[in-house]
Amino acid sequence: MTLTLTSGKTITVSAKPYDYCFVAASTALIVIDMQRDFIEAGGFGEALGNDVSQLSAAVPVTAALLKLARELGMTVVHTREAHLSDLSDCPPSKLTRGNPSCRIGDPGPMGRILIRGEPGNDFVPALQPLPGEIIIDKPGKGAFYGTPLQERLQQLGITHLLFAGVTTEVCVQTSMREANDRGYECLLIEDATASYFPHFKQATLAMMHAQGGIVGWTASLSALSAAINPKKNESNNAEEQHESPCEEISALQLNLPDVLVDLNSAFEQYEHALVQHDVATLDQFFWFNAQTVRYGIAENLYGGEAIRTYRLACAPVPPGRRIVRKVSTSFGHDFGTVSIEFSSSDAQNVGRQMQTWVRFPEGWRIVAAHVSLM
Ligand code: C5J
Repeated sequence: MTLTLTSGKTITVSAKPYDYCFVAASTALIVIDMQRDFIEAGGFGEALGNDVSQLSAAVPVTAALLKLARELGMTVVHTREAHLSDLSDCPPSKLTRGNPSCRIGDPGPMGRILIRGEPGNDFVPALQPLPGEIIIDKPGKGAFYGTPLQERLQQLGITHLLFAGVTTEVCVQTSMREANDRGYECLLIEDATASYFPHFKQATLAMMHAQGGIVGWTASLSALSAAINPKKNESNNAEEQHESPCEEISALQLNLPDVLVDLNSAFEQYEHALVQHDVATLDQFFWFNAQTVRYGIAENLYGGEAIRTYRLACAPVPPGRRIVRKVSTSFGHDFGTVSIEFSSSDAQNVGRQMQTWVRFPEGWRIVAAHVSLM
């Protein structure tokens, strides 16, 4: 059963260091490396001398977490630490580190160690992905390094991530830190993650939520479950039924997935036209109205007419324009902002651009924009 009705409602989880709020529609569950290579005997984990039985308790908890996420209709991502069979994506440092009994790429009881497509590289049977769920093969410890994960999450308008998987202090911690630096709000489910070294797991949980949640939040699966299916409050005392501050955010209809897809598509068409110096398309995307404002690098333009006149005379953007970072945010069905950092091939033009978009009957239009160089 998919609880689609709850996918736009804010869920408030009792977490460390304080309550964690998320909306299922803009949240993904990231299950890190629940692979036979780490969890079962004969894989990479054991080749490094570890006691793989330490990880087994996290498997049923992660299965329960997956079930909850699927019922909520959340995006689900499964990562695998996996290398190409020719090892061209495996740096020599990783290959030789630790002087293991069996190296990455060597034959083992479950096929070649940590190699894509080998039986040992697969997910454990209890945590197999369902059709439509995202699978990310990653060459490193972090889920973002050398993978399309960031693009996939951005396309889906994901802002919040729930983490599970192994091992807590290696791939889970690295991935959550990578996500935190990219602006995601991250919650690690404490009993859905495990380490070969229990004290490393505890230390990792503590350092994640220390300093006001410097990397993110942690909570147990039961806390998450209670937040999703809250028991009816026995008291009917209205004074006790105060709203969570997060309820106000859900009322804004933040980042509805369909809206974000449309907004990003309009932005991409505009960006394509900018690189092609397609002036007619650029003009079309600016709201032709006296209220429209565009602050350029060296000019302040008020009104559609001024923007159009400027555009006719302006030079194309420098070659090699590349978007380094992008944040799209929508509110409701017809309003959004897209902010980017960009660079060019000569590295002279590193800058930022913010656009405010409104959906009119004729389509998405920019009603205010600001560009500046660093
Ligand atoms: C390790 C991982 N520990 N998935 N990988 O090498 O944590």
